[in-house]
This record gives sequence, C-alpha cells and structure tokens, in this order.
Amino acid sequence: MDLTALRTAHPEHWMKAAAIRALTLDAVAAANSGHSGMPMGMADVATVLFTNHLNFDPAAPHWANRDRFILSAGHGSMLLYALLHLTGYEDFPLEQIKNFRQWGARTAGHPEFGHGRGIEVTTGPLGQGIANSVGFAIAEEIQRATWGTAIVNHHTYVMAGDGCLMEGISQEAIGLAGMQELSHLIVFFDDNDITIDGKVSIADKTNQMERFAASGWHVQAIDGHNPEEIEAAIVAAKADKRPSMIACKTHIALGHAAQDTSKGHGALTDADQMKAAKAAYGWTAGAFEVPADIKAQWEATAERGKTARAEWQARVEKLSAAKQAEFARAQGGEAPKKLAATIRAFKKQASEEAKSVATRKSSENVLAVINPIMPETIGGSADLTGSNNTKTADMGVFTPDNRKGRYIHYGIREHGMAAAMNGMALHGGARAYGGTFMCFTDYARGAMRLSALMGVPAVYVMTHDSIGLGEDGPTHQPVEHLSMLRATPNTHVFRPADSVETAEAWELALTADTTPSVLALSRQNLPTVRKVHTNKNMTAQGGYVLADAEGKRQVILIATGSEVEIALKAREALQAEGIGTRVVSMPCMDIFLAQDEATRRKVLPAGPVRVAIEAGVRQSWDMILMGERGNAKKAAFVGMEGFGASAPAEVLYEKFGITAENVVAQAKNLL
Ligand SMILES: Cc1ncc(C[n+]2csc(CCOP(=O)(O)OP(=O)(O)O)c2C)c(N)n1
Ligand SMILES: [Mg+2]
Repeated sequence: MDLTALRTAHPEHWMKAAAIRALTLDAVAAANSGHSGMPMGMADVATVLFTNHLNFDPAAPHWANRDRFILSAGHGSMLLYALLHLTGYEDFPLEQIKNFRQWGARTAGHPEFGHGRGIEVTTGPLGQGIANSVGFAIAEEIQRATWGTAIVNHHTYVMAGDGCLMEGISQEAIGLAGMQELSHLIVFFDDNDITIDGKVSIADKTNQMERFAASGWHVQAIDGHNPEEIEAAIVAAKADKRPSMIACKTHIALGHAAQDTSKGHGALTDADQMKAAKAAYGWTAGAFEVPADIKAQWEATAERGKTARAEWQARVEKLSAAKQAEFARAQGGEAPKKLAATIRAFKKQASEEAKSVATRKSSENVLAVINPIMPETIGGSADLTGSNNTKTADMGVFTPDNRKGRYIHYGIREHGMAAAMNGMALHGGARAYGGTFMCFTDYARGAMRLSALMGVPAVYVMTHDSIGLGEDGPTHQPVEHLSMLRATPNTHVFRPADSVETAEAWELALTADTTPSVLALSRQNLPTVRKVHTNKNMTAQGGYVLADAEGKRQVILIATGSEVEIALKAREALQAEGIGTRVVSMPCMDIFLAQDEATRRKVLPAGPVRVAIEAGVRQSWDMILMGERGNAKKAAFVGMEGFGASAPAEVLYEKFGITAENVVAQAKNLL
C-alpha cells in the first residue's frame, strides 16, 4: 500500500483517521491485549461516516433521533472508543483510552452497553450486532410511521466483519431485513479477507455481494481506504429504498508489519513495529497524544448533529403537551399508568370465572388487554403465531406496506428474532416480545444471554414448556431449559400456574427496567388455582403459600406452572391421611431467591420435608431443596454468581473472590 499517496490526496481526512489508528495502537499496547487490526483497517470508513453523515451529539448521547452506530465486529472496540473520545463524549476522556481493558474502565475488551454513554449495544459475540441492527431499524420504521419524519427519521449504520457474516445468525438478519425493505439500515462489511486462523478462503468462499442481493439488499463494493468512494457509496446507500450493504475492501492493520495477515487481527504491541506504522501514517505525536488541531477537527464532526438536534427539539416542542409526554414516556421505557389497574381487573375476572385454560392462551388473553393500552409493544413469533398465541387483534402486521403494524412475522429465525428484540428495546420507545417453543430457546440463546448481560427487558414468550406438550415428542420437550435459563444471571424465568399468575408475570415483565423475562407457558389446559382474588401481585414475591397445611405441618410441596395442579392433588391425598401439607407455588424462583431471608423462611420454614415438582431437571432446585436448613449449613461454594468483567485475569480472580484465601476463610467459617 502506498500510504503516502493516500495521505497527500486527502490530508485532513488522513490525519483524522490516523488519530484512530494511533490511539488504537497505544491503547492495545498499554493493555498488552486487544485487537489492533480491525480499527486500523476500518478507520477510513468510520472517518467519512462520522465526518459527513452520522448525526449525533456527544452532549446528548441519548437523543432519540440520533443515527445509531453499531460495531458488530465488537473485537474492534478501540475503533468505537477512539471515535467517542475524539468526538468529545464526556464518558470517554483520554483516561478511559489509557485504561483500555482494565478493571472499572468504561473501555472494556468488547463494547458493553451501559458502561458509557455512546455505546449503543454490547457486541463481541460475532453476528449479534448486525442482527440487533434489524431490530433498531424496525423500531425506527414503526416510530417514523407513527410520529412522522419530523420526530423520527434516522439511520442505523453497522460495521460487520468476515466473522459476523459467517455466523448463521447473519443469514437470519439479512433475510428478514431484505424482506422488510429496511431502507434506513446500512451495513459496512469490513472485507479484509482475514480472520484469526488465516485467510477467509480456508473456511469460506461465499460471494457476500450475491448473498445480500439474493435477499433483496442494495449492494456496492468499494475501496475501503478511498474517502471519495466511501462517501459516494454512503450517499447511494441512503438514496436506495432497500437495506444497503457496502463491501469495503480494506487492509487489516493497515501500514503495520502485520498488515494483511491474521497476526494483524490481534494485539500489535511490538514497539519498533508500532513506531514504523506511525511513521508510515506521518504521525509524529507521542503516545496517547492527539494534536489539538486534529482533535478540533474531530469535535467539529458533531456540529451537524448538534444543529439537527436543536431543530428536532423545536419540532418536538410544537407537539401538544400530551403528545410530548407520551413520546417521552415510551422512549423512557415507562409503562402506562393504566397497566396496573388493567392487570388487576383481568385477575379478578380470571379468579371469578375460574376457567381451565392453557397458560399460552391466558397469555394471549392478557396481551389482548395490554396491547391496546401499550402502543410501544412490538410482538412477534418465529413462525408459531397460532401456537405461541402472541398476536392480538389490534396490532396489525408490520410489512413494507404497513409500517404501523406492531406484529412481526419473524419467520423461522429464533436467534435473529431474539437479537432483533434486543435491538428494538435498545433503540428506545419499544417493548419487544417474541415467541417460539420453549425447547428452541437453545436456538435463541446467544441473543437471550445478551439481553441479560445488557439488562434489556425483552420478553420471551416460550410456549409448550414441558412433556405436557405430548405427541411432538422429546425433540420438542424442554427439560433442561428452565434450569439453564435460571442459571443465566439477570434473567427472570416465570412459569405461571394459571391465568392469574400469567397476568402477574406479564405485569412484572412489562414493568422491568433492566431484566429480561422468559414466560414458560403450557400447551395444555390448566385449572385456575388462584380462585380468591387479591390485588397484590403474588408472583412479585417469586414463591408464596398457595394452600397451607391443616394440622401439624409435616410436608411442603413446591411446584411451578402445570405441576402446581399435581401438588394440590398430592396435598389432598396427604391431608386425607392426616399428614399436614403446604403447597407453595413458585412462579419465579429467581425472584424468590432474591427475597430477604425472613420472607423465604416464612414460605419455606425449616422442619417439614420438602418435595419439589417440576417437569424439568433437578439442577436449579437444589437451592430450594437443600438451602436454608439443608446441607447448606455444612457447605460452601466458591465461584461465580454473576457475569464477569473486563480486566487482567489475576485481577478478576481477586475481585470475584476465587482465591485460596477465600477458600480458607469459607472452610474455617463452616468449622
Ligand atoms: C460467536 C463468536 N465466535 C468466535 C469469536 C472469537 N473471534 C473474535 S474475532 C474472530 C475472527 C473474526 O474475523 P473478522 O470478523 O474477519 O475480524 P478481523 O480479523 O477481520 O478483524 C473470532 C473467531 C467471537 N468473538 N464470537
Ligand atoms: Mg476479517
């Protein structure tokens, strides 16, 4: 590559891009880990996008009508951090760049949503970002149609690499976006022909242009280091009515000795090679230094967005006060005031009627009263609408011809659906729920885990939740899934026993701020077990006494969902023999275990024997069966209780208490 020619042709552009490259080299070297090559390769595309197109305002990172920038190739996190720093985001001062990948820094190894304002979404698991972006773009389409272009009208820009496009989830995303003609979605493909193991050709020969085109995308191929070609491609992409993919031929680790090799993918820390690369860029500033004129040019890229935001603000203020309040409410993720009363009324009627209904049908009945009062819900199913009972009469189907439709036919794309739901929620102004069979949580799991890690309150409507589905057989019968989902930190797994608990679960799911919910729902009819109406949401305690023992309490039966009925029958038999038996319904074990000890003890006092009933594996039940007064008194566990963090490994082991000292302390404590 003749970098001198590039430099002289576009000197200002070149030095702005060089700032990204230099900061990347310095931060990765300081951390002694990370990925240098991707930011160095895509710096030119990012520079043109931010300079000429992206509407953003670092002073208002959450501005509702900003353009969204999604780094699907999350290992290239230093590209994003450099951009946020250079353009002047308060959460990303130079200190953050210097502390890349260190404990407590906002600049984690991969971009983490919530760590700093400016990071739109957590990426790193390849393919997620591009699939999230479909949800961002759908939410934008719906809100543009609903509020008008004066209030909502922006683009979603994505950077995806060879890895993102090889992941299966990308096909789900591409297919859905193409069919839906998401014209405001623009994907830059970092077409550098390199992954970790070597050239892309060792594992793939897909013609990506043809693949996208086959799904209805507008496609272009450009030199990803030529600012004029990049600019022209973005202009053309914006003008086209289809989603756009721009294949940007780039050189990974441009200008470094490792350029165009898989070595260039990782941490480039050799001091002499760094020096040579910086010299090739014409970059003479010291480590972590950005000359004032170049920093000023970067900060100036925000001017267009600042102006656009001021104009937008003026247009919003022309809306009626009620409309402004409604826009702010939905964008803020606040449930409408009417929700609580609506749920209470539903519960009262369900208790009185005491019908026998499948909880998947109960869920539909609840949605039928919720959707009309919550215009921000976006529902859908992965081709199981009639089985998941996810569609209500008022929603309308989202299509290229009906942008106000709030129901998505995701097709048979569970993983893409879950990732799109994350994108909708992160876009703001949308509450996403989507259904499939409980067993196929496996297919959606990569994105479901990210809902939990990001704290996105998506709602997974998982029906056919056990052997209770019958004849479809073991391929369709989940057994380990409840325990697997309960093992996922920050995930509420609800398994309601009847219509009343289903309504309570929906209320909790739709008022959650930072926790995704899984509703495990039955295919088969279940009797109403809550025949006496209470205003109180009992599910909010996780587990509660449904039927108490008569006489001396000898047995406690604990059950969820369809097995609560079995517990009640067993209680009758035991009571008939004079054995006092309590039944505890536990629609959400996660919430129950988070209650204070006094509350848990009240529900599960020490003394009586305990039997848990759930048509799934035992794993997650040991906390209930053995905890409190069981072997727990003589046992301890040293390990993880939540997600990890980004820092050197030794620091993490220390911070999370997985140390010999802690083991000694725990053991002594039990003696
Ligand atoms: C789902 C998933 N699988 C594997 C990885 C590990 N990984 C990180 S980057 C990468 C290679 C990505 O290649 P590409 O997208 O071409 O990035 P480039 O090397 O060009 O920067 C892999 C396998 C990951 N982050 N996510
Ligand atoms: Mg690559």
